Amino acid sequence: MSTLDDIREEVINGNIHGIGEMVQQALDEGLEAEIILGEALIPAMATVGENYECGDFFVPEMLVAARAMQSGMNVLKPLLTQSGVEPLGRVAIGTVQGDLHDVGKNLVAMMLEGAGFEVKDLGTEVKPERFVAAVKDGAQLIGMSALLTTTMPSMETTIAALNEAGVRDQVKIMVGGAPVTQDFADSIGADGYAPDASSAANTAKSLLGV
Ligand code: B1M
Repeated sequence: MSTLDDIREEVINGNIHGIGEMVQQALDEGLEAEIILGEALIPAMATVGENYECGDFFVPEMLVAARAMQSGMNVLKPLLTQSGVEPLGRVAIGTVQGDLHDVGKNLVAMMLEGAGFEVKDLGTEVKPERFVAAVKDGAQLIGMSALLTTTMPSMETTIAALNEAGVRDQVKIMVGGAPVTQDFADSIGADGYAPDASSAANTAKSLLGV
């Protein structure tokens, strides 16, 4: 088995303590951060989802797998992000109200930082008023993530709150997350949709014209 196979398997097993070292080992072997992310960490979470769907996994297994994934991402973060350059723009990102899935949102935040944006991470279960406050605080782009079909409507509620607060015109809105589609984004009046973390960085650039 290759190191990538080992990492995939141990994320699925929820090996929170070993993943950081394994990811470091893969880097030491010369594998690029993007390969470790795209060929081991992300596919592992897809398998975890399939295992949950077919009843082999339950919520605790999903939770430890997400933590293992996050500890792997922590090792990759310095390599995927850059510092010391003038930011391309100011982004505030969060998982919407009622939703605590944060692995994808964290990845998008990391990619945006890597592309040169200043990113304020509002965390999970972010209420509309916190997004409004972020815009008043200078965010030029709001990123909203939702992983549940039941929390997707929070994106629309947040856009309504931005309108009500009179700040909708000051900000671009990008949405994403597994159940979110371009059609949904259009239907709620978002400015952009990105299916994954790397395209999110490109979408953010084009929305802000940078
Ligand atoms: Co949950 N969960 N979960 N879960 N969970 C899903 C989402 C689910 C699809 C599993 C399944 O049934 N197959 C299902 C949703 C079904 C639906 O709504 N149709 C589900 C469910 C049902 C639930 C609970 C309701 C379970 C329960 O309690 N009975 C519960 C809800 C809790 C809540 O939020 N209120 C729940 C809980 C959890 C855990 C806490 C255990 C854990 C999350 C831990 C954490 O995030 N810290 C968890 C996990 C891990 C998952 C799965 C297995 C993995 C999610 C993940 O991390 N994916 C997930 C199944 C799956 O996705 N296959 C599942 C990896 C990540 C890199 O991908 O997040 O899609 P993703 O992000 C991608 C893109 O979507 C995109 O870029 C990312 C990178 O490419 N993207 C954006 C994401 N946000 C973006 C924003 C953008 C642009 C792109 O712009 C701003």
